[in-house]
Amino acid sequence: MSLDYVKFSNGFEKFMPKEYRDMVEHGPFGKKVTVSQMGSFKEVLEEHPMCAGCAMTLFIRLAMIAFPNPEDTITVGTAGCGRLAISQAAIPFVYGNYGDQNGVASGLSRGLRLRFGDKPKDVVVMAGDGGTADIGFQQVLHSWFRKERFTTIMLDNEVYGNTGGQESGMTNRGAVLKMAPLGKKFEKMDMLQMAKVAGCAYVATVVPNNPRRVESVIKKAVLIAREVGSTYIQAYTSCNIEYAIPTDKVMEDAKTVENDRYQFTEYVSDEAKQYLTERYGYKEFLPQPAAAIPNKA
Ligand SMILES: Cc1ncc(C[n+]2csc(CCOP(=O)(O)OP(=O)(O)O)c2C)c(N)n1
Ligand code: SF4
Repeated sequence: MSLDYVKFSNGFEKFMPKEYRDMVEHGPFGKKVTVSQMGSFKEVLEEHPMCAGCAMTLFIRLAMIAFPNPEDTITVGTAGCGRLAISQAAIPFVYGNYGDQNGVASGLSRGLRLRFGDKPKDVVVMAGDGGTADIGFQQVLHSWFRKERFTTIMLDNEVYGNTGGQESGMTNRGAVLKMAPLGKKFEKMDMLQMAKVAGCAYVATVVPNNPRRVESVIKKAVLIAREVGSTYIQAYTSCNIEYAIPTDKVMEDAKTVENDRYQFTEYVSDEAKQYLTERYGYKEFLPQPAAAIPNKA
């Protein structure tokens, strides 16, 4: 996709549905929009069939606002709740078999580079914790070892939400779920460490109740994946149905979980730091001036 496609063909404007006209006129394509401006532009994702109050949907909306070039982005997903929303967005979406997403994204990202050369086409995988850490685990890990240049986002609700509450590798030890009534017997998988060992250039954790942080993390991950290598974001996106979180307490839960066991962490490789600084003007990785030593006279 490019901006050439996000406009009306001559003479067709009046025949296009209002939704499409609104997207061309008030959407984010070709503009720089931020999460602070939510409500003042048309988002690429507005309607979805997910449960009321689902934190995953808020996270997906924020992530899509943060894409540096939504008009040149393709999302890849798989079975699970998230694809119900991702597939409704005005961004092309590729749906693979359950767990295939990082294999599909590898081929897609390589194909796009051959076809479009230097013009960036960003590939972003968004899949559940089951799709990423269980069924798709082998493909995820190998895409990282191969340093495939796309972003993998785990929508970590710590359960198989879409199929009614089985435990996943990312469920916490001891958690009792509808279809894990005796409680999970093993620890939550440390996918962050695995991502680092496998050579990801950027690894971060986020929760959706801090929109600016979500925005910053997604932007960095997508930009780094353009040229440096694989990037991984693990987002806590609670399942209010399977964990019985009242709808009006979803953000409170996110805050508690963030403080308790999902603190913000960010790893940026030296190569990625240099790239973000030189190519995109990031200042946060520049050497900080030494703090002045207090005069003891
Ligand atoms: C090959 C295959 N096996 C099983 C399923 C059934 N299935 C659909 S979604 C899902 C679980 C999804 O859990 P997760 O990936 O954690 O995403 P969530 O729904 O929690 O967002 C399963 C087992 C399937 N669609 N395809
Ligand atoms: S089942 Fe859970 S993760 Fe799935 S849409 Fe509902 S609240 Fe969200």
